Amino acid sequence: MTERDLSNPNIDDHDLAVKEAEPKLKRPPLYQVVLINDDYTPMEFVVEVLETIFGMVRSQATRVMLEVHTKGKGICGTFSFEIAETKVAQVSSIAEQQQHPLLCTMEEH
Ligand code: TYC
Repeated sequence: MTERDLSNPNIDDHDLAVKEAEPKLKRPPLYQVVLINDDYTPMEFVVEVLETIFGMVRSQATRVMLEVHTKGKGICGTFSFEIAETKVAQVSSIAEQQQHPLLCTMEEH
């Protein structure tokens, strides 16, 4: 007998307790995509970015843009690593194309 029958009270285990291994699954980390304020990017462009890349309606997009404008930075959304990385790349690419200095980063949350 190689495996012991833990349910059988007639088998003497010499008082050894056997504990099941804990499941080793961890939740994947989440990342906040953050917009940084600057003095040159037009407010309208930032609102359009929030609508097109982050799926916000105009009222939401305007609120987030004004939060960035007044507080220096603001959260566009929380995503898995790959999605956050893609959003940052999309914002940076469109800002560069239109020659705006808009900065977008990601932070582990
Ligand atoms: N501060 C900019 C302006 O007054 C607007 C702006 C908002 C720029 C948010 C960047 O992430 C930003 N035109």
